[in-house]
Amino acid sequence: MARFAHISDVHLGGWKQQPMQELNFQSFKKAIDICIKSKLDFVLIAGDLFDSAYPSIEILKETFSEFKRLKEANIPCFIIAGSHDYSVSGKTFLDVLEKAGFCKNVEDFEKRDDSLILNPTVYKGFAIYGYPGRKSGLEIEELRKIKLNDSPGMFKILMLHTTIDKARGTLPVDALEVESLPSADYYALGHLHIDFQYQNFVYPGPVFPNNFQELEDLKSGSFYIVDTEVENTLAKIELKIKEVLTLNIEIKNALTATQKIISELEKKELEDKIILLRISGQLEKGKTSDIKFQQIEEFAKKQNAYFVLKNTHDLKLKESEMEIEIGDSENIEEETMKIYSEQNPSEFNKLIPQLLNVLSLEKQEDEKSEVFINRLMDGTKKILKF
Ligand SMILES: [Mn+2]
Repeated sequence: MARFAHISDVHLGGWKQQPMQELNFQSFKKAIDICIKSKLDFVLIAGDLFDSAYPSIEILKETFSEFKRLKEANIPCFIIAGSHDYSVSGKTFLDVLEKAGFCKNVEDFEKRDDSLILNPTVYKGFAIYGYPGRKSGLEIEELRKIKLNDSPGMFKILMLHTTIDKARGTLPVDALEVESLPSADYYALGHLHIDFQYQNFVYPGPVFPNNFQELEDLKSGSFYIVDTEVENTLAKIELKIKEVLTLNIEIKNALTATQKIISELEKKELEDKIILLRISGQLEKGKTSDIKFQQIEEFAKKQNAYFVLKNTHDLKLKESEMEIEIGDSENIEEETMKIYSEQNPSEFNKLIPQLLNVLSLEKQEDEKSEVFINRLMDGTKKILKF
């Protein structure tokens, strides 16, 4: 039959630190290189190609040139939108890529009674079905109703951007029961940034780790090459771009911590590595801001480290000096909404995450105010069902 790549969660434009964003892109480039060199028959991208529905012009330019390379190698690319590149208004830059002839969005369904019937995109002997991801796992309820419009004799691929129960682990989120899904020969999944396989359900992992924790856990990005000629042979392809060095350092005295961390760094070879500093401990003296991270970074740079990332999540302050430590801003939002919803129960609360998301749209450079307002209003109306 054929060999194809299963890529997911590329998150182009995802890191706010430029050198890390650069690595994310290099990793994607490397994946495309491998697809071309391996002369694959086609490529699947199971959602979150972009980190946002409105990527920057810089990111778009680079992305288009990679898709152009695929096209020139005659390798078609089939995609679905993920939770990140999904937009409530229904318009995304994936449409632009598609219109330019660089990929085919395989999302194609019709509502019939209480079911969602998916129509296949047929390519050679393959029938490719897809349903996009949504924000906050909202796709799960819909996925419980999907059926496939039959394609006899073909190799069926179902592309989904969601959480399946078998892969959920201890995550406190809704998950799709794999038994409820129609039968397919391969499930090309995306959304969870893990390298996971259960029967023919596969999460290939992100093309590049997306945050501190993922760098620690995964070290590098990955994707899969599936060979349907040899009994569905799966090969995991690791995208090694830079070495990751993790240092776990326990601190009690913040006043001497800077020196302590630097002396730990002195013992290691830092050249061209991503350095992950995980600082933990119960502070007895000083506070987090007494640790001079800038000085630490300068030291690492002199040793030619590629980039330093720090995490002080497990650094606890003395009770008497408790101050609000602003960690992950996303968690703070979630936490606030949870507490608010508990105190003010209402059906409306379910809409808050979606509204927050749509109202955080940014006006694009040169975008006319009226166009921007319409974009904002369209999204809001859809959520409020006006
Ligand atoms: Mn993702």
